[in-house]
Amino acid sequence: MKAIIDKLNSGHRLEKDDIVYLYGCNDIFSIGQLAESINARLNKNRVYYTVNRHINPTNICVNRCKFCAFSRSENEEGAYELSIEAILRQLSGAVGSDSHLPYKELHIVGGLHPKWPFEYYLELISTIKKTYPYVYIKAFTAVEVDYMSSISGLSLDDVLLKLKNNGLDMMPGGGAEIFSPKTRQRLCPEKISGKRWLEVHERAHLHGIKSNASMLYGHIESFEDRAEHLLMLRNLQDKTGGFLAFIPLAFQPANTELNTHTGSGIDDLKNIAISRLVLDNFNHIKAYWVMLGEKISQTALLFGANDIDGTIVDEKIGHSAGAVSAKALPVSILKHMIEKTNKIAVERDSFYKD
Ligand code: V47
Ligand code: SF4
Repeated sequence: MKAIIDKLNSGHRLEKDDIVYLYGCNDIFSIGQLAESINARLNKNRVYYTVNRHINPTNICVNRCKFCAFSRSENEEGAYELSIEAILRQLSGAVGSDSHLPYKELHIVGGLHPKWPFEYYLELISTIKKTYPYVYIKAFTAVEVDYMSSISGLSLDDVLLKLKNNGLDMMPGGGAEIFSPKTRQRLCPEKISGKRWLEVHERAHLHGIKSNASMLYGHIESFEDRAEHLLMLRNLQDKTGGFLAFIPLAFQPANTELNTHTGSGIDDLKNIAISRLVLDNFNHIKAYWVMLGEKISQTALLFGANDIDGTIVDEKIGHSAGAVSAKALPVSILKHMIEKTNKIAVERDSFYKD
């Protein structure tokens, strides 16, 4: 531990061996304190939250990843697809209980639908943008963007530019899972490779589309897999500077094909703290309350995280897999969670402007 503290204090970066060591070390207080001192340097005592809503246009997906309890095959019980009109009705509050408008951000992700054309996605975001011009649209994972390229026959660059011209403001961090080819093959054999995920984000950054990054942990991955994943993200960020936030995603095991669950509260806090230490070129580490649960997410704010995401309103992916957190949180609770850590709650937009 002392060697790692010295390394960081002398301005050196953590490398694979250091990261694997930290994941195996149970001195979470030292790791957390170190991460918190770096977070304080970057973000002082400010913690961000946002007023956002998740929209999942369909759960029909051709990939059927082993860890995903949200997806369905076409015609399977529970499969759904939403028309653009139905999504607009959700947003206007005509369906459901949207008491949170005006949103700062809409987070739109879904399954890889076998029949929808690329035009559906363009029309979806352009219609939302016309109806709510001041809301930022954070939409479509690298997996979906790659799929849009294959269904439309357009190049990755053309897809990204068309999305941008039709209202896409930034991309979320989903679909990264674990980059290591061997582990990825066991988790999600149909999904694009880690290399392709990174390529999609690199091209997006080059076109001025910022994005987030994530890592799914607590299943079959090794500490080496985690270390390599973080280092690949750090390398790309050195190159482009296009990532805004990193989100470690705690695996929720219910209703999935994986009968393993290696996560724990201690491991959750370690993932937050270690990512804060390794990703020295990311400004923001998000403690996503949906997957962590409200209490660990709040505690993570003392272990290097500076963002707890937002109101969400209708979370489906984690809850399909047994997440025990609320499906939505009001601003008053988000602020309470932050303020009880003696930090200042700051409402942000997608680009961390308050
Ligand atoms: O891509 C799927 C993951 C992701 C499970 O960018 C699961 O701001 C846990 O990426 N247990 C979607 N995770 C969520 C996501 C996200 C969430 C909040 C904010 C942002 C952001 C991004 O959820 C998927 C996949 O990696 N996932 N199944 C599961 N059983
Ligand atoms: Fe489809 Fe995404 Fe679920 Fe994989 S994680 S099955 S790509 S919806």
